[in-house]
Amino acid sequence: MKILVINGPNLNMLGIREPGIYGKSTYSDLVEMIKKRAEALGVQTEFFQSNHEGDIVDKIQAAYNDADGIIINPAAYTHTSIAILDALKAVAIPTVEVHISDISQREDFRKLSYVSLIAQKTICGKGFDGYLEALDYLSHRRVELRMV
Ligand code: CA2
Repeated sequence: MKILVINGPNLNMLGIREPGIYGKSTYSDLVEMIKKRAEALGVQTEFFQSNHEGDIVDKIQAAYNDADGIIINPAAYTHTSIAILDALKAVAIPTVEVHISDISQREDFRKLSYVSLIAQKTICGKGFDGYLEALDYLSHRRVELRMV
C-alpha cells in the first residue's frame, strides 16, 4: 500500500515561525515521524510539499493508478482551491484532510474547507499527531476493504 502525503504552502516553514500555533518541530521532523509510523504499519510513503497550487494539482493527478491513499494538508489552499478539490475528485483516491491547528476555532475565513467536501475524514487541531491518525485510518481501511 502506498500513501502520498501532500503539504501545501508555507508548511516548509514549520518550526521556524509561529510555534504558538504550529509547534516547534520542523517539516523534516514531521516527515521522519510519519515515515517511522508507516514503517511500523508496513506502508510505503511518498512526501510532497509545494507552495504552488498547480504543482499540487499535478501531483494529485500523477497519483492516479499509483497511490492507494492521500493525506493532504492543503494549508491556505484549503480555503480557496476548487482546483485541488476537482483534482481529488478526478483521481478518486481515498483522502484524509489534516490540519495542525483547529481551523474551526480560528478566523472565519479558515472555517470553509473545499477539500472537506471530498475527504473521507478531516482531522484538525491535533498537531503532527493528526497525520499519524490519518495514516492509521487509511491503513486500517485497507484491511477492511480486504475483508469485504
Ligand atoms: O492548521 C493547519 O494545518 C493549516 O492548514 C495551516 C495553514 C493555514 O493557512 C490553514 O488555515 C490551517 C498555514 C500553514 C502555514 O504554516 C506556517 C508554519 C510556520 C510558520 C508560518 C506558517
